[in-house]
Amino acid sequence: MQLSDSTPLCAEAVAHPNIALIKYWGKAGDLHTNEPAVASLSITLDTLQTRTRLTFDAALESDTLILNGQRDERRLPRISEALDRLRALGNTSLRCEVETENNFPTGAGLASSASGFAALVVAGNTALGLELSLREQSMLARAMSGSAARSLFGGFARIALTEALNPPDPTFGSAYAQPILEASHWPLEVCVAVVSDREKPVGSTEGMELSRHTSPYYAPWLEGNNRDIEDAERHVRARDFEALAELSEFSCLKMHAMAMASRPGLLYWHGTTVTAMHEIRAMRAEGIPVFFTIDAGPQVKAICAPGYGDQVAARLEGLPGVQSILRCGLGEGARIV
Ligand code: 2P0
Repeated sequence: MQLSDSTPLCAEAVAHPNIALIKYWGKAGDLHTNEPAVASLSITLDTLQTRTRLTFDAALESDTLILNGQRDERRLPRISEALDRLRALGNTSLRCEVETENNFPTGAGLASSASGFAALVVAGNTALGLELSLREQSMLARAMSGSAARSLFGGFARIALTEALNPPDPTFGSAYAQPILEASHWPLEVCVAVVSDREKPVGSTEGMELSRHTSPYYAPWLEGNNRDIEDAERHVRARDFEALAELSEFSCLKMHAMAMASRPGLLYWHGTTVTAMHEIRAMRAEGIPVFFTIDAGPQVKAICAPGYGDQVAARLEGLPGVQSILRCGLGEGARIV
């Protein structure tokens, strides 16, 4: 692919974070290919979003990153590496200005890397005129950040390893996400109890590698994954809330138990995280259809059946230590704006 006079060189995209109900934690192979060792299934959110504008320009001497209006040198190397993947496909060495805004805390276990890299790929695809298929964009996003592959799609999406390319594509690798069902199939509501907006102490990539190499529970974690993913997809298709609640909490707790048993142990929870988990279980025992899930950070995501968000938000808001509640429904995939 060569750039032409009609290549826009500039594009803006929006993408939303996603929350995995069957969790991804662990890599297969080397870090450069970033292939997941487990399949995962997620919901894409609506109100939280990353908006990213890319401008490739011959006048730039180096890449620049402006995150929420401030130049960000710390995150720049990882962004430049992602831009290199786009530049290789566009056969160009043009440097790029990346202006990106998150309307939620960055790097705090709210999947900002999922929405961030999904938006970067979609904007880059248009800016450099790459004409990649959605599957190729998903694979490219996966190489940048595993969970970003899923944010290409709205509603319910999954990365199924049984469908990964074998042998791997020399450019894109193996694993990609696919949409399962649209948001309208089952418009679940999500209340995110924000416990801390500080950045997590150990990033996901580092944490996953630590678990892979040191956790005694890593092998059983991998073993149970196929069954979890098949069961979860069945429960989603059947809109079986109770079964999905039990299975998602199982996947979340299993991931954290395995991560906690790494050396040194990964402890993403705060006291308030546990308080919120108990409150969610108490609500479910009272008949309110809600379950929890937690990622690589202390925030608690309460997933509610349609119509129950207000009630759940009010209960979580009143807990000591909960800073705020972010309300979301299920949203669309990444797109040019
Ligand atoms: C997930 N997480 O499935 C899991 C659950 C966190 C806990 O995907 O190393 O930031 O960039 O591929 O995508 C976070 O992982 O990791 C994540 P990298 P990413 O949502």
